[in-house]
Amino acid sequence: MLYTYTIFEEVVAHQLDFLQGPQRPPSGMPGLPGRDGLPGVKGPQGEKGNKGERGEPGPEGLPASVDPELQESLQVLKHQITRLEGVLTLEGKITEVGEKILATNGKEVNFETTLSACEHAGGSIATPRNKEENDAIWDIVKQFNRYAYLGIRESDVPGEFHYLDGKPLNYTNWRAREPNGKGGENCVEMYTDGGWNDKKCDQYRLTICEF
Ligand code: MAN
Ligand code: CA
Repeated sequence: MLYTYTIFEEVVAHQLDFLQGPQRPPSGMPGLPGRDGLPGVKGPQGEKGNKGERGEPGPEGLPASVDPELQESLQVLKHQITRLEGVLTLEGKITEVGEKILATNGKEVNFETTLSACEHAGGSIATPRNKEENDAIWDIVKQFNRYAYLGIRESDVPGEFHYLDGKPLNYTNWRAREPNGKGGENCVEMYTDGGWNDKKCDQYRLTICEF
């Protein structure tokens, strides 16, 4: 059986050696080999082991639609959101129209910058899809007395305009003799009369986003 010294025994042994002085074997014969030295420094950490096996599935939960605790949390959350929307509407920060919320930051920028500003805020550029939505955007345009770009662009066919996803328009409110750009005016702005004009995309227009 191999007996390994503990560090403590090792240190005591070395101290004894020191007190006893050099061990000289009698009759000039070579002595026995000395004890092992002190242990070396700790090595570097080993590599990460393999991933363990997947655990057992947890206990089965209720479907969300019949989970009373979840339904209660949903009600509370919806109520809180309604309250916040009320405050924001009262303060003129947002306009609710159908399922949409409209908002402006009051800034005037070109079309591309409008797109990124709205996207950055988690929304998209205001896109009127019916008269009610057009009127709600128009209200903001009138309040700020500034034209605004809409989420509508000219397609590859000059004079044909689409939503930004490429789908054809199902509501329009062109002003008289618009669109007239014939491929040279690829964006659409809303005038302060609520009517639309095709316009170059590099103008500074009021940012209005929908959420
Ligand atoms: C300018 C531009 C056009 C617009 C006409 C209307 O030329 O804004 O886009 O159609 O005015 O007179
Ligand atoms: Ca035009």
